[in-house]
Amino acid sequence: MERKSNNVTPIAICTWAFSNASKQAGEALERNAAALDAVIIGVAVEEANLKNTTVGKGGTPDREGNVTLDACVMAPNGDCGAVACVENITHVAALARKVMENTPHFMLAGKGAEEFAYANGFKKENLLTETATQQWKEWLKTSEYKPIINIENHDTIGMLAIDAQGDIAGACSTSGLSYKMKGRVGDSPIIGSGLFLDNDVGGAVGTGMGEEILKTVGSFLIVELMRQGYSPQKACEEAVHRVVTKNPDHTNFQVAYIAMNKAGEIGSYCIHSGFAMMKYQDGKNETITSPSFLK
Ligand code: SD4
Repeated sequence: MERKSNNVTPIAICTWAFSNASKQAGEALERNAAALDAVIIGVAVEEANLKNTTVGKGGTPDREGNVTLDACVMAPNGDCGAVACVENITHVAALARKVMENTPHFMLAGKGAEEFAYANGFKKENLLTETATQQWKEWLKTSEYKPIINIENHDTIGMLAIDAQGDIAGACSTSGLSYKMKGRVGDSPIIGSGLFLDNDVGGAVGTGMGEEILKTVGSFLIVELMRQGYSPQKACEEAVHRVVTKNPDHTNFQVAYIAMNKAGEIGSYCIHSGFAMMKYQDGKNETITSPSFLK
């Protein structure tokens, strides 16, 4: 499929080996979907995946047993929307898009976001599965709070797409850190941290310890570095180095980024090995292992 503005065919990339997500988004792009539609389609795959304990329905709850979700989206024209700490709604990236399109605001949180969802036709669902309940009850026995690096080899889904028109959009969706404090919100719904893009330059998404991504405004940093001429790979490396040099405790948490520029070049980097990304282009869906700061 030819891309109109230059010679890059449509691409969908996402965090972790969420192969079905990248495939669904990539195939949508091949059917000429707009980049924003494609990333919502891709992210929705993991939001509905009960086996994924870090995104959407089936996500791990906070320490009081509530599953609370965070998400944001960003459109090629720079518009963005977000929801934070939302309960009972599975497809929070689509909800973030509704906030962007149907309200004068950027973000809705908690009950307000949930009520807005029902008003816009989203259905109420119990997000806490039996498996997640059992695991939470197990956790309660010690209540030891220690975020797990590369939790079960998946985490937040962050996705970027370039469509046939050459436009870039992105989405990010998560249940956040397992057994977080009630009300805790991470980087994933924050534009500039969990996700940022500039349609003239490229985009980036982050996953891992949200507090560290927020402190260094990681996705914005990567896009600005690409604007200055860094490759997506070098920009991701610089953003991880920024975290590592600011925090000597980095051996105890993961931060990972993926990025894509306007020319369709991609990159990824993380603190701890074990992170991977997906790339779908020209009918090929591949898992790419990310280089890491710690070997
Ligand atoms: C967060 N970066 O909420 C996200 C996702 C995450 O385990 O860490 N999930 O901090």
